[in-house]
Amino acid sequence: MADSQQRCILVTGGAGFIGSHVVRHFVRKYPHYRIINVDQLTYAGNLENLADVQDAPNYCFVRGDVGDLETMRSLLREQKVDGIIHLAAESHVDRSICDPLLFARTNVMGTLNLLQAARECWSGQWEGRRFHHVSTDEVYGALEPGEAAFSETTPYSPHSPYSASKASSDHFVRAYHDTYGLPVVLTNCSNNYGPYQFPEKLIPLCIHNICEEKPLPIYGNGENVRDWLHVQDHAQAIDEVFHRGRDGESYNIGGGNEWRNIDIVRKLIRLVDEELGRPVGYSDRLITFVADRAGHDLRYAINAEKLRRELGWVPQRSFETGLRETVKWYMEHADWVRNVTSGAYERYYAEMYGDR
Ligand code: NAD
Ligand code: TDX
Repeated sequence: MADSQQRCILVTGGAGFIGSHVVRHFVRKYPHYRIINVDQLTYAGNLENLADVQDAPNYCFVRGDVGDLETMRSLLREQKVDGIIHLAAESHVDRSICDPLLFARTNVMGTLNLLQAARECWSGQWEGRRFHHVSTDEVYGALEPGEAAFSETTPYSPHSPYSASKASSDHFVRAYHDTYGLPVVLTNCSNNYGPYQFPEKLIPLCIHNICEEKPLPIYGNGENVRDWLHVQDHAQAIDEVFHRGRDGESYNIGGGNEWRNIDIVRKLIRLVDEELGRPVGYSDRLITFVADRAGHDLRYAINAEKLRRELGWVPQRSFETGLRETVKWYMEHADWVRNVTSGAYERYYAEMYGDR
């Protein structure tokens, strides 16, 4: 799919963590595209994340709910959308354990609404159209230590309401391709880190708490393993797959960068203490082992060989540099953290960690 022609791309969830990097990447790199960001602005969506592109002539924001089929239909029709990059979702596993129905509504029904709107609006005229569904490695379930990393043919085996909702949405995307011929691509990515991640997720939560000298809640024994990728490497991979991925295919995206949670937290302590000129090991005392997450997946690891082989994508940022830059970013953006963690988030935090 040529990237030189004019296009109108609808990015859903563009005010969230990964979505804001995707929007910025496309707005800047493709000035001849119109980029429409549709986002409901839940607790996780924040227009401050896009302050640097909000006035760009090829960008516009629409507040809307992917759960509302009529709104999605009219957006696609009125704006003559020819590409969709679908990121809008409830994304936090712990929240999914508290409110699984919300995850089914947004992640399953929201995706289905968009698929249906695209099917109706494009009505068989598939040429030059594409629906890119952004999914997660969590759909594959959990690995034992030493087991081969997830590939695109690993059977789905989700454990949390979050991963079950994402798996279900992936199945609907494939069903629309196989049944109606809708031109789709899917990407399943590992854990992202970087600027603008909501501080309920492990890395920003720990950076914030180390700065504030608050306890660092580590679920279980801290031996769970995640495969970390810088969010801008993810945005670049989405660009490659959106433009050049094969129709109907899935591509795994990952950093080949596995870390135990406890080791990540120790790394963050070292980086933050260093930045603040504290003595070595000053914040070690903040490490606090708390009750494990229910159904906590032991290990995720991604085999991204298909993406490398077919599209030449490899991550550009080393973890050492990426994590150091991320720590600095959070420390220099204390206002952003304060703004997004006020009000509703504070209540959530008290509920989640109050008696843990
Ligand atoms: P996020 O929670 O930071 O952002 C989600 C965005 O979706 C927010 O802006 C929110 O306002 C919006 N949203 C939620 N419900 C909506 C609705 N009903 N209608 C419209 N907008 C709505 O999430 P994220 O971490 O940026 O993840 C984005 C996508 O990438 C998700 O689909 C997630 O499953 C997937 N993903 C995330 C990771 C990760 O490590 N964060 C890894 C792999 C895949
Ligand atoms: O306080 C915490 N303590 C802790 O030990 C938190 C918030 C997390 N953890 C653990 C749980 C996980 O093993 O750290 C690991 C990472 O947790 P999260 O940051 O919540 O991410 P995870 O559950 O792995 O899911 C993330 O990656 C895949 C994203 O939130 C998903 O949206 C994405 O699909």
